[in-house]
Amino acid sequence: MTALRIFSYLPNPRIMKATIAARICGIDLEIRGDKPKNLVDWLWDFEAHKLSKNDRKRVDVVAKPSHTGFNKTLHKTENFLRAHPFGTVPAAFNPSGETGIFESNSILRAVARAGKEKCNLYGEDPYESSRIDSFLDVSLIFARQSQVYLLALSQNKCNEVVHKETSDALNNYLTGMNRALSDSSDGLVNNKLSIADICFVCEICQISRERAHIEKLNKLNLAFIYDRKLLNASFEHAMRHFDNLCDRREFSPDIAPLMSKLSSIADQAHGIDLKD
Ligand SMILES: N[C@@H](CCC(=O)N[C@@H](CS)C(=O)NCC(=O)O)C(=O)O
Repeated sequence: MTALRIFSYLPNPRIMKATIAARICGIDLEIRGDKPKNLVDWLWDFEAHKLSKNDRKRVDVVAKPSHTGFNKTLHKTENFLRAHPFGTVPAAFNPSGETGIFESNSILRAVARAGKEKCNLYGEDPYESSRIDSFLDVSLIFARQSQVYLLALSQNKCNEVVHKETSDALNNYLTGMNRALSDSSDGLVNNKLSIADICFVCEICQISRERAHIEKLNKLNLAFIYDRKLLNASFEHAMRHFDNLCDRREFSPDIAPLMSKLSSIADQAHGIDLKD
């Protein structure tokens, strides 16, 4: 049986947290969604689907401008807003659709809890689980800043201040992660894989999405924040851990297509022939 249904724009590194954990724990997820620009034509609901003419007339459908990320009117059912009071995606639901789980880190926790029998990714005791939570919390603090930066880029509002704040946030995040991994190379918590590592990998993929905006960055004379040469030199343990996990078979089906698409956009903009 499907353990969770998730509605989101796709691909989305926030959802990858859940799909990677589900692959490791052997549980089934149902994913519904579409390209980011197409979600304005969807009904946001447990039974999410493309909007029909009738849906637009339904009295239980709330049509309001997006507050984060979509720049257009979104159509959400009252039931969706009861389950998801902040009205955001990714939006997960329990199998009956009554319980909404929001925030990608909480959706990740839900997958780990549902799949605990096959593989425990969420700590052996309250202390280990809480240390995993600590890494998830610092990841969310960083994620908030990277969201501000990526939205500013996509809305042509990026400037030196946002760029510098995001660069500082990444440096701070990676300083801690690198220190934690310096004597624990197989996992952030007690040297074994947990949802803290899955979240970390997906947040690095997320910030690397700045590469889709290379031309805007060039025009603003701003450098990539996700500059692998610089990051490798300063945060050796963290970046090695990132690469090792990206190569694992449970991670690569989600990560490899996104990362190779982003590299090819950046390479093309630099005039590099990808076949070389
Ligand atoms: N921290 C949240 C971020 C979720 C979020 O902000 N989603 C935005 C899209 S990037 C959204 O759903 N916006 C809906 C709206 O603007 O009404 C997570 O990790 O799930």
